[in-house]
Amino acid sequence: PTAKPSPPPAPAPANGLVTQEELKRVAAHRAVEMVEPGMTLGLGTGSTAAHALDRLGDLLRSGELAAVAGVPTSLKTEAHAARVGIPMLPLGEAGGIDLSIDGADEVDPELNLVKGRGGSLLREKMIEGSGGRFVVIVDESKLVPRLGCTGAVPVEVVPFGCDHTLGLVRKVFDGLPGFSARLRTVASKDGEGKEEMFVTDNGNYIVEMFFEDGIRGDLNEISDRLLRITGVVEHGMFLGMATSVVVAKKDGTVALLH
Ligand code: ABF
Repeated sequence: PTAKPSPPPAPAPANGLVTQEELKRVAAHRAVEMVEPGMTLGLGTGSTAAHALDRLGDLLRSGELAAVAGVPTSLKTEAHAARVGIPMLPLGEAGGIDLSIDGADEVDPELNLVKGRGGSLLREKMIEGSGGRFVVIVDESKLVPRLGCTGAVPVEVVPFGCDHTLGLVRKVFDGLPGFSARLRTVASKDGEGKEEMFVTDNGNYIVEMFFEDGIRGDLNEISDRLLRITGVVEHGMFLGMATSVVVAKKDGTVALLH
């Protein structure tokens, strides 16, 4: 097959503003340019990473890319990778991961991340922390001055004693003004308006922590205190893990932050 030219930039909409979805696509395609034949990839979760999966599928189908395999960070990503034809491997096979590509909910100036509002933080952190480069793909709306500025910081907890664990998480931030935490629930499927616990791919629950104007303090110390709580599995602060961050900006430029 002839090499497929890289996709033309999407035409700017009538109002001249590039949509957030288009920015996500631009960031994702820029990261996929870093993929080399034969790589084992960490395949991220979320709408930005979905564009990377689609691009990888296109390149594999056109013959421009060969012999890559992916380790999916969620059941959703596993289904998407299968749909677009990306061969997959279980974590721990084939000599480890060369490059992970994933989105994020927030990126602070030190490239610390909040991830996991999609519920996949544990597998993401296992895969993206397993070695190899970790390239984060975001549109500029994800850039924050401090973590916790735009929404929940998730913590995966075991279902047993989850209210007790919630109490211990709250204790870490005892009395911090503007702090709150709750167990994540979703509308129950029976459509009767009832709520039920959100359950992760690993059968665990999620505690959502909220900070009025972001987390102030030593993130590593806070991380250690959270991880010392028996019942906490992992949290969604990815500290010092990103190798680089691809930021697609509304002005059409793409920044590569290291
Ligand atoms: C995954 O995708 C998660 O860690 C994060 O919650 C989410 C970001 O999704 P999107 O790219 O759709 O904003 O990376």
